[in-house]
Amino acid sequence: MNERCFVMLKPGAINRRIVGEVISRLERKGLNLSAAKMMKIGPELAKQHYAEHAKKSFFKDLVTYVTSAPVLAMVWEGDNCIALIRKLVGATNPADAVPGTIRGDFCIHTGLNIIHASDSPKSGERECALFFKPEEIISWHDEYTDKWI
Ligand code: IDP
Ligand code: MG
Repeated sequence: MNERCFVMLKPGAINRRIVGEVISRLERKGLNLSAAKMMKIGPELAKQHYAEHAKKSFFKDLVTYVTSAPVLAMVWEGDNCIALIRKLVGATNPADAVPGTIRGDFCIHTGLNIIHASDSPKSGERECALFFKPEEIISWHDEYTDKWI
C-alpha cells in the first residue's frame, strides 16, 4: 500500500459544511487517511500546485478561488488509490460528473468543483511533498482490517 494521493477540499467544501461527507466517502471506500491540515494557502503555493495550468485562461480565477478561504489538505493512501479516488471524485466538469460521484453530487461549476485529487502516482508524490513535510505524513496499517479491504 504505497500509492499516495494528494486530496484538497477547496474553499467551497469548507464553506458549505460538507467536509465530513466527503471524507466519509473516501473512508468508506477503505482508503487510509495519513495526513490532514487546514491551510489558508497563498498565491505562491497555489501557483506551484497548479503549475501545469499556468497558461490556461482559467488559471487566474483558479488561484483566486483556492486562496480565497481555507482549504483542507490531505494525503490518502491505499492500493491503486489515485485511480480509485479519481473515480469517486468524478469528472472535472460537474456537468459530466456522474451522480454518485463527489462532483456529480455537490457541484455545478467547473471552476468551483470543491475537490482536487492527484491524477497520477507521480503528481501524487509531487503534490504531497509540496503541502506536507515527510514527518507530517503518518502511514499506518491495521492488520485486522487490511485483510478484509
Ligand atoms: P482536475 O481537477 O479534474 O484534475 P484539471 O484539468 O487538472 O482538472 O484542472 C484543475 C482545476 O482547474 C479544476 O479542478 C477546476 O477547478 C479548474 N478548471 C479546469 N478546467 C476549467 C475550465 O475550463 N474553466 C474553469 N475552471 C477550470
Ligand atoms: Mg488535475
